[in-house]
Amino acid sequence: MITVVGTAKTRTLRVLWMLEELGLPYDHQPESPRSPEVTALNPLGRIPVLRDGDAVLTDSVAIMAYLGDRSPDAGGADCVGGLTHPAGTPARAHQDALTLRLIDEFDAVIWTMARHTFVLPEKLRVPEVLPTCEKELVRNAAKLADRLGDRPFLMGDKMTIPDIMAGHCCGWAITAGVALAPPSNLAAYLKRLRTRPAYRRALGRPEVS
Ligand SMILES: N[C@@H](CCC(=O)N[C@@H](CS)C(=O)NCC(=O)O)C(=O)O
Repeated sequence: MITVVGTAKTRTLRVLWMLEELGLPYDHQPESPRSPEVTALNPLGRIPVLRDGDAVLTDSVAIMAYLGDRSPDAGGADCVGGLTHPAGTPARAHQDALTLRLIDEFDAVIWTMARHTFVLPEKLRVPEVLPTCEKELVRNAAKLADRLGDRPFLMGDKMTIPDIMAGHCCGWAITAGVALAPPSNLAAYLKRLRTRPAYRRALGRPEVS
């Protein structure tokens, strides 16, 4: 049985959403970062963590790729099987390039903003970086809108892991108060992603009690 460890308010949401898209059964343990339960599994104290039998896996992107490779036929009719093109194909390299681009251009920038807003001790925060980060996100959202064009998903007609990354990161930025100003095609795409039943189910997971 698969167990996802981590509260859905964090990057754990990506893994929950992926599992819901794939339709795989799983348990959810909504732990906070650095809780004793998390640190026992991941010495870094970070979530998400995924347990699959004896395997203990970390990092949302590594976990999503694992799940996709593990269940290549899973997912709905509008998804690539396993939301993941097969390893060793040019399509997979394009998909991975997009995933890494979303980490560079969104995850890392939003994380920098979070660190300089509430994560770092106050004396180490440099609030002057915040407007620059916000400008970068707006510029990167415009570039992502160009990449999307009028296609339903970033890789074309079918959903893949980069769409989960885009939906999660852009939602995270907007929730954090960034005026992302997404061009209309990107705004419509984000709305489509965030109204998917699998996304709503993942978001509705119980929280840390
Ligand atoms: N690249 C990792 C980042 C994991 C991460 O930093 N998770 C945050 C929650 S979203 C966390 O657990 N932070 C606690 C810490 O860094 O001490 C991933 O995508 O899973």
